[in-house]
Amino acid sequence: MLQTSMSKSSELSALDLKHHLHPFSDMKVLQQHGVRVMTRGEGVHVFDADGNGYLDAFSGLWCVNVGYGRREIADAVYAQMTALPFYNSFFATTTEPTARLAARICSHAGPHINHVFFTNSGSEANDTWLRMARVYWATRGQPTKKVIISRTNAYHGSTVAGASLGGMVHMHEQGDLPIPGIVHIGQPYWYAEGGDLSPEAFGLKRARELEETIKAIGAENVAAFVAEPIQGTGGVIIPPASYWPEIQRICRAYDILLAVDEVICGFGRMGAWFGYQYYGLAPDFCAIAKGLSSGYQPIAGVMVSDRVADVLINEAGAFQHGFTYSGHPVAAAGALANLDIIESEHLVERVRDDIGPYFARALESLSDHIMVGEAVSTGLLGAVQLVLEKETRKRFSNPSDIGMIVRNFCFMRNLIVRASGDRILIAPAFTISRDEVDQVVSTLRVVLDEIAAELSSP
Ligand code: PXG
Repeated sequence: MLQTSMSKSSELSALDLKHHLHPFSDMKVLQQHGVRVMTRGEGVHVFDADGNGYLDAFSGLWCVNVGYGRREIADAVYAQMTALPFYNSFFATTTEPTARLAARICSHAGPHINHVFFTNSGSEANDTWLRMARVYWATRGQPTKKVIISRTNAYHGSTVAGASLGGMVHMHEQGDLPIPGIVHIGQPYWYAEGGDLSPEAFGLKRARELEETIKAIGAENVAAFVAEPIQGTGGVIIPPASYWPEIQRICRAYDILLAVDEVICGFGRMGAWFGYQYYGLAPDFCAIAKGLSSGYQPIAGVMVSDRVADVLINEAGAFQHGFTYSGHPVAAAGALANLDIIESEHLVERVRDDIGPYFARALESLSDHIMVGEAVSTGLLGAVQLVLEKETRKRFSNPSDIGMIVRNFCFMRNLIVRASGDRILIAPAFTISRDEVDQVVSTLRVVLDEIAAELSSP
């Protein structure tokens, strides 16, 4: 029989390619190269069906923050599934894990945030606050305040609203995006766009684009500004220190709601529970996903400030929005068990005080490399900027190619990182050991040496 003569991995790969359309993938290219079948994970390592092991320095997809193989989460999910696999939150009902999870999230949010709306994905979280923001202003008698200001090279998901809020050109090119009512300003990416300005001056300049845009549109027409505290998919763009305080000032001055998208930054990745706490901001909405369950269950949501929640609860009537699985009890049970681990193992503090600073020093050591323009991080969110000419910050003519080459070389050495253009992104689990950090950095150095040697050979 054909199947017995094939290995399990090639059987699964063939089956997959025959029937599975992959997200963000050129299926024609996948048909040529095949897919790798992942089967198992333990700590920061994943293993494929052929028995190869990889150090996953990207936490699955920026999400497996407590590491793979956490039996406590599996047990909590199993227990909830056997007790009550599903019940809805629509018709004056809730479930124990859903109620407890909402309260637990708020216990870490700070005094001005006391409510959570649950969704299944980060994209849905962004759709949700967009509607809430417009309902808020309409209820307050300012129905023209509808426009959302976002940024180029931002990532806010893949739904029609999420992709429109995002600033990814290749996403906008498909399907007539962005939808009307969404406007993009420049990003605070000093290395690529700062020119001769100092990082601080550039940070202020980019923040003031928000003010100029609000003035041009009219504050009476602007509902909210949205941004990731640190852009993730766009390249782990760490804004200059001048940026966020100025953004907060402008939002207050013009009475614009501030939405932070913490899908990657939230739940400890920056060494604070939330990125807005790291930067000292008081957002009105905070989109959460990935780290909420460390990816063990699909669950996400929007944290809502008291200012907005009071209007939604007391004046707006029913919010005509929700998903079958909003606050799914099994997913909520998984998220609670994940938060138990983060709290009991003091993982946020570990990222802030111990492994984060260690990672920063290790990564920064790469900055002497001829191909490295900067190697920067906050907490366990890091990026290595590849560069053609260090002194002038001159970049490779086709940034995505060089990024992909580095990524693929790392993969061949059993290290998983992500490339975004010419930036190599690293976001390991909070449990990564110092030895494993050293391994990530030394593998990267070997790979960069290899590529540099090839590039300089005639
Ligand atoms: N906001 C941010 C900041 C994200 O990073 C989303 C929203 C959307 O979440 P969902 O759960 O709808 O995917 C994300 C997701 C990548 C990559 O390759 C990143 C994400 C998703 C897919 C791929 O970097 N981030």
